[in-house]
Formats: sequence, structure tokens, C-alpha cells
Amino acid sequence: MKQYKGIIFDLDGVICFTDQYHYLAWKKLADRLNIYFDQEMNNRLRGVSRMDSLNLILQNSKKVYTDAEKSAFAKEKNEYYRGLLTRMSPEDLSGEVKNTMDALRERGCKLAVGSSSKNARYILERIGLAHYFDAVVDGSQIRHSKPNPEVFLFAAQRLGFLPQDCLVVEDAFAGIEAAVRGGFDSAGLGDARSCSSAQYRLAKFSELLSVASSEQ
Ligand code: B16
Ligand code: MG
Repeated sequence: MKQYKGIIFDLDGVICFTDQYHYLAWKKLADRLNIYFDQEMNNRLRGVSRMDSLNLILQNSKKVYTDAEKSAFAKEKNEYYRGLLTRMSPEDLSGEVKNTMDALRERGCKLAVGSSSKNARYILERIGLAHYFDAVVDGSQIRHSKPNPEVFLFAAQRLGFLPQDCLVVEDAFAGIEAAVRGGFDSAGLGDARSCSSAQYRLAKFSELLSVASSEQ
């Protein structure tokens, strides 16, 4: 088992499953604009910022939109999405995820969140983890979204560790790529389980317990 001083978790698709809410909100916008959008395309938006996601969706439109129209669309999607997030509660945090994180912490690992989402703090609040992590870095604190490593580098810095001492846990190809570029080891879950650049490919969140411990 490798020693990691810090573990940096992605949020959407790793700690909780807001990915379906992103899908429903983008789908509602795309339908209104008459743009084709499906689950497979939604997978490509994992870890990608709101505006970059919108630009990818608009590639399927024949129309060219102004920046003002685009920011109105992004706002509209976020309003749908925030409406869906109000349904979330601590019941949306699985026992497996919480118990695994508790056990990692007992082994001495420091835990952080590294999310592209500007809604990350709100989501953590909804699921009862507002004060749980040693550091939270979200989309409002970064200039470049994944696959740029900024979010993870900042999270490692906030924990006080070097990238080589931290493990990144991700569900997105863009997130694994960000980890690689930042010099982190990574564990791929869900969609990212098929990503060959991840050091570990996990079928279940609890498999982290056979991957990581800390020498502290
Ligand atoms: P927001 P993560 C990412 O979260 C989502 O995977 C991605 O689909 C979303 O577009 C992005 O956050 C921005 O989210 O619109 O809430 O700012 O996976 O990095 O935790
Ligand atoms: Mg994710």
C-alpha cells in the first residue's frame, strides 16, 4: 500500500452524484434551444467548467451566439441546476463514501476537495459535509478548469503537501489528465475507471482503503 499524506477528492461523480442533475439541467436548456444533447455528451462535460461545457454543447448548434447570450444561457442552466440541488440532503451521501473517508482520516491522511464547481460549497452543505474537509478548493477559486491542474495544485498547497505526496480521486478523464499534469498519482472511478493514465482503477469507492494510507 502506498503512503499518501493527502487525498484530494473530486466532488461531482465521486463524493456525490450531482452528475445526473447537471444532465437534466443542460438537457432542459438544450431542448429549449433545439440542440441535440444526450448522456454520452454529458459524460464529456465531467469536470469541465460551466462555460466550457456550454461551448461544447453549442458546437451542435448551427446558430452563433453572442457572449451576452451565452452568459444568459449559463445562468439559466445554473438556475435549473440549483433548483435540483435543493432536493439534496445528507441522505445523498452514501455510508460507503463517508465510512471510507473516516477510515482514511483515521489512518492519518488529510482530506481535501478539488472541484471545478462553483456550487461545491453549497453541495457540501446540503449533504452535511460543510465542515468535514481539511481544505476545499472549488470553481470560484481557480482560473483554469480541469484538465488544467490548478484546482489540485491549490488543494495540495492548502493541505501543505507536495503533489507527489497526494492522491487525486476522480471520475472524469479531464480530472485524471489534470492530476497527471500536476504530478499527482490518481485513482479513477466510474467513467474514469477506463482511463489508462490513472494509477489505480477502482470499481468501488471503498477500494481506496486498499490503495492509500499515511506514514504520519
Ligand atoms: P458548476 P467536479 C464539475 O464538478 C462537474 O463535473 C461539471 O459537470 C460542471 O460543469 C463543473 O463542475 C462546473 O460546475 O456549474 O456547478 O460551477 O466534477 O469538478 O466536482
Ligand atoms: Mg467529477
